[in-house]
Amino acid sequence: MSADGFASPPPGARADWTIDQDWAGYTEAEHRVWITLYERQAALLPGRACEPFLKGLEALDLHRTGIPDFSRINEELGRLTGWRVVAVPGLVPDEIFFDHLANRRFPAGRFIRKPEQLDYLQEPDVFHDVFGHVPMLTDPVFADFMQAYGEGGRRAMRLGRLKNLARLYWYTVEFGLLDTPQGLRILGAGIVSSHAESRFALEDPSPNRLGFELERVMRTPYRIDDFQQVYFVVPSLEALLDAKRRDFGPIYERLGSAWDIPIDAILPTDRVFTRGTQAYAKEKAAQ
Ligand code: HBI
Ligand code: FE
Repeated sequence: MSADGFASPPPGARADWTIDQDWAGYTEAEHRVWITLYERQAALLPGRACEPFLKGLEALDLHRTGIPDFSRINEELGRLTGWRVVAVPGLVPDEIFFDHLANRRFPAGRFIRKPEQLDYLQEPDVFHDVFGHVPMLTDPVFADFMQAYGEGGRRAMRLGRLKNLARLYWYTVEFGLLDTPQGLRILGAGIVSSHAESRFALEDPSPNRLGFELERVMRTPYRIDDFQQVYFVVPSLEALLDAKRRDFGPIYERLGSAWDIPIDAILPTDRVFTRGTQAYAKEKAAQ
């Protein structure tokens, strides 16, 4: 921490916590980890991931030949929506994260997980950040939503409601589902970058799947250590952007005195897509 209370960037990072990707510095083994992960997901996602994601993946050519070079991604991404990917060492402080998003920069981890951690890791690596998040940034509506989220971040921090805003991000950008005429599809980067959760989120009978409603979501805690117990279904990307365009002031006011909703609860006001058995969570709790 520096004197003004903000964490300082690690040695070698700039004041905004960015670093050079140093693409030439990746080893063959690191590229192979990307290829393994990419091929596993590419085989799984048609018919599971939402169309804007699959379209973005295609447009950016996040190839099977190794970790992509951010400068190459940025040419196409910049042309499509004006977003850019910048490299960071790992998690960055909230205010830095929001500032990047508000300026249409997506901070992505430079490092890639080890071959023995293909399925679980704590900090977002380049596969989660670039494969999981960046394809959606090619969609103009989603691109605007992400910028609006960044713009709202400082206000939420000032009002002491970051916890609530972070739940919106978690249950949409990371773990959201999208309703489509063909059925439910994956929207969130946390799902789409996970081999096991890509199937669990859509197909397992355990979790609840409930209609997205802004205040409801902001009152629902989440788990960071395992599959979600509840997924929220966004009716459309436009609806998501509309939700973010509402004035959060009165909403934060109400949330200040509202109870958190238990993670596995279904309310009479919920639109229920799936009433989950919660078998997975119960089994885990019994272990
Ligand atoms: N930093 N690199 C990185 N990636 C994130 O997703 C991230 C972050 N810092 C803060 C943060 N997310 C969240 O706390 C906010 O969305 C609330
Ligand atoms: Fe993420």
